[in-house]
Amino acid sequence: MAKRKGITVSRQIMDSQLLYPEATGELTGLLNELIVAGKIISAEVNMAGLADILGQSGKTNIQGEDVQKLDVFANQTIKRRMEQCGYICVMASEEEEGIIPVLDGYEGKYTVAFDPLDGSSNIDVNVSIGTIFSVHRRISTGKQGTAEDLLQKGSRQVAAGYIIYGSSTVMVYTTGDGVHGFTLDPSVGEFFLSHPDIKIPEVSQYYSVNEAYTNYWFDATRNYIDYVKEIDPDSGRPLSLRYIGSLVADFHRNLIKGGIFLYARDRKSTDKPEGKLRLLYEAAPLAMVVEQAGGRAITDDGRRILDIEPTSLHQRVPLIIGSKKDVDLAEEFFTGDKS
Ligand code: P6P
Repeated sequence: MAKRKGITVSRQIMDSQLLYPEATGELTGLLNELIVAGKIISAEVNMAGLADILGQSGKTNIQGEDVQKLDVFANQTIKRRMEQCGYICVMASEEEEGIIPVLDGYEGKYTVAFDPLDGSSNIDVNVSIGTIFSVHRRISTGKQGTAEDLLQKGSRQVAAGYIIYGSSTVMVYTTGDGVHGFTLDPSVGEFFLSHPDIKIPEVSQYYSVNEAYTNYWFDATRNYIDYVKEIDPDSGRPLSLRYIGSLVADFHRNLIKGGIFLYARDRKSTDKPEGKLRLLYEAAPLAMVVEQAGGRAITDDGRRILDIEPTSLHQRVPLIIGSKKDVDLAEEFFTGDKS
């Protein structure tokens, strides 16, 4: 069959839907609403840079409108589209404490948990940031959705992905049939297939960890990081350190080029005993993407991220995620088989 060119993300999603005769098109509709939100946020993220350059007060833009903080803007943008799309019954956002209802009469059969703008502390230095999303099928039977619909383990996700706002805007998602990446052509406002059927390299050249915390690491983390830094050309060591401080950017680089990202528990975060990253809208969606791309995602005590039963919307979880062979090796250090 001839290789098609210029496949848009909406066409790819529709083609995936056609694989399921029983599909109603609601998931397709939901993903398309998230795509529209991503386009709007992408435009604003770029304008934000412009506002800074023009020395705007940061309070009003050139149209005299209130300039919201970008993460607030991203949150509002996604909420507004989701609450009236008719495809979801409830949502959760990194920006809001409780569950977020949809408009009365617009309840659908899915749920969305999202980090509207992960890494937003980096936006004013033009470092890549991103939106992360996780979709589940509702399990409650009432009108409005409940927390129960959101607190499902990651292996039950029906879709997951992210939109990274960087040198270009790229959307990466999976619905369980592999991982596909699309690049936004802002001149036409379309995402075009740029990374078909992404597979994360089995062995990596990069490790991503915040070495500022070295003095607070437990032995397993220290032993593993010391190991990957030892010189051993036969095993491709030392790995190179790449740490952007923006999870979506570090994850995306590792997904494309191979790599392992670690944010394990440490002695520093007494207020965050489970580490810093969130399960529902950071670790679980990225874990679905990485497993669909042939990689792994575990905690620092060897649990599979996708098997964890969430107990609260914003619960944190230690995260070790990336190339399979690297996570396999890290697992040996973290579960005591190797030191
Ligand atoms: P640290 C950004 O604030 C974030 O939530 C993730 O995007 C990123 O991976 C992590 O925190 C960085 O945390 O402690 O290394 O600054």
